[in-house]
Amino acid sequence: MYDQTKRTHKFAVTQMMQKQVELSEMPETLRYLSQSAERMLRLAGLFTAVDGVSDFAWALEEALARAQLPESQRPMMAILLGGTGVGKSTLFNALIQQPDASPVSDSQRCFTSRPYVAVSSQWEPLLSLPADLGPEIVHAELGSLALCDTPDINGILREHYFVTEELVKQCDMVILVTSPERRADFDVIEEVRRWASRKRWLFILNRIDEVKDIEAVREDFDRRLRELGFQPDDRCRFLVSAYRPDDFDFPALRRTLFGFDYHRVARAIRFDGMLGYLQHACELRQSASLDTLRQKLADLRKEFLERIRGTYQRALAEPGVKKTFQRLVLENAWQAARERSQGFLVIPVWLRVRAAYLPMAYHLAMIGTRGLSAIRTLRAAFSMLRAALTGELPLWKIVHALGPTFQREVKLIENDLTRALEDLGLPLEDLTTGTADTDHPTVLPKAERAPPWLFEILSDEDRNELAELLVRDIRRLGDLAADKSMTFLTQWVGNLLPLGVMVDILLRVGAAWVQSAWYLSPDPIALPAASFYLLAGAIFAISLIPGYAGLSLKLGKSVKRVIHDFNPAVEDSAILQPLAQWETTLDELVRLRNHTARQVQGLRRAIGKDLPGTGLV
Ligand SMILES: Nc1nc2c(ncn2[C@@H]2O[C@H](COP(=O)(O)OP(=O)(O)OP(=O)(O)O)[C@@H](O)[C@H]2O)c(=O)[nH]1
Ligand SMILES: [Mg+2]
Repeated sequence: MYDQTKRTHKFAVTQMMQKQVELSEMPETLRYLSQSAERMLRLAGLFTAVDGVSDFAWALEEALARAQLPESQRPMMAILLGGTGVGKSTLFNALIQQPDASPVSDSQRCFTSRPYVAVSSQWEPLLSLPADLGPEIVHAELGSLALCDTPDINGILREHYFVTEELVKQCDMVILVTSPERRADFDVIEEVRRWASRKRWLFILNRIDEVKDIEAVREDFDRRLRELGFQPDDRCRFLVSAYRPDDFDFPALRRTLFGFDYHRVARAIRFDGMLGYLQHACELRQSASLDTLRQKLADLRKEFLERIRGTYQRALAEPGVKKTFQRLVLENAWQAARERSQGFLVIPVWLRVRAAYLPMAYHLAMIGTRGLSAIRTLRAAFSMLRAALTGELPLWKIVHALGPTFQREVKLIENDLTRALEDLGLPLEDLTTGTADTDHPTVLPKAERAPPWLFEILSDEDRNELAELLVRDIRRLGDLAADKSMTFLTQWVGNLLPLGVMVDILLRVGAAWVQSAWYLSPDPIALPAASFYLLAGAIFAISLIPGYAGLSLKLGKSVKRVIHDFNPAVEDSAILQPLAQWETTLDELVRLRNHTARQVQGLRRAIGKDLPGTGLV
């Protein structure tokens, strides 16, 4: 159900990204994106103990809250944002053509201390600004746009900053106002950076009448905006003088700001605003902690892989173990060679494989047992019988051979990993409760047919993850060795001689048959005696030996070589399971974040074409 709705919503998103934005598709798209955000929030919830992730979660919550806000009729609000003394109030008055609407001072700075909102009397009742901001209403015919002059954000009066911050939260579009002298103000730039992805923007460089080289200033201003991630052009960046409303870019600014039918695009602007909050949450800067954590987990994986690998290699280097391991690999190489051999070569190889199983199975069965006992011997015999009949060696027994030191070290590694994860803020319990979809099959049913008690006594099975790992390695190495040995040449040597002998025997037998026919010759010869067949069989058997011997030599060499280069395949070791699970969860979160970020960016680009101002690229 979730999947299906998800698919239709997803369809709406791509549709919107590709063609003109259809207002009717917005709710659907929004639902889809909200679901993504909710899923991210749930996943992020597992990582809240990790430094910085709560910022990400908080930003997501903010975006979700925006998306869930009921749609209401209210005027579009644009605010003038900037440092003190850049001429916001003068510009505000000039824009609405009411010289005294917002008081201006030549000498006193941080002069404006409350919002001045220019709005038409028709839209004023729908303006929903918090009363504690003490907004001063100025009537002006701006259609469904409300323009707001704000207190400065970089003066000594902190309360000015908080009032303006609240206004930024409330508004749909921010008009950054700065002046040639103040255009590099660090705190203002930082504030813009903070809100960049969440809002739509216009950029104004006021007091341009004081500048001689306008082009140089424009270039420098553009460069700064580009550094912030915008793409400034004549549609969003204006060089003006509040004193000269007919000069410079002032007329163009008026056209851009007031030439819009805000009522028509209101829904698109709000939609873009919500997307902006989601984009903000998904920004790399906002959720860098996730990427850092990912790197840390990757480092941890590398470190523990090394340790596990080292432990294995040490255990396998023990003389007894090493020999058993080698024998097992060789046995598997023969087995693999049998699958790969053709023609007459199959015969000796098959015989060799089955014959060798008996002592091998016995050897394995006796690993880890000291002294003789009736049950053990019975077990060993059973094990041999089974191996010979089924062609399956009890490879898992080799884990016993690795000895208690090995098992202790593995336990230690497991504990250390748990602690390392906890240090990163990733305790084991959270993961198991957090991801519901990990229902392991519990106990594998043991072999049926035989009565359970008999099986119990005889089988002595205690397969575990480590054994599985080793068995996989043994198989892999055997395959590798067989691949190296089973060349074209080996196949030919193994087949050519027996073929020759066989052809010779058949020809002789054929000729004898023909000559023994009474109707063909008046004097028929006798058929070969039994000793002839015996001899023929013996010669044929001998003719198989060179091929077999050659293969045997080659396999022996290859096995030594592959074991020498052996690197235990511990990548998917069960010991690393908790780490792997965290990695999977984190990967999903990061992937979802990147995917959502891409979608939102695409959507905003598509929507933004028809809206005033610009967004982050
Ligand atoms: N030369 C020149 N001076 C200007 C221009 N606009 C504003 N000013 C002057 O800049 C000073 C500050 O103007 P305000 O409009 O009060 O500046 P503000 O940004 O509102 O300042 P705060 O209210 O303190 O935040 C005043 O002396 C204005 O006369 C302009 O376009 N050119
Ligand atoms: Mg002012």
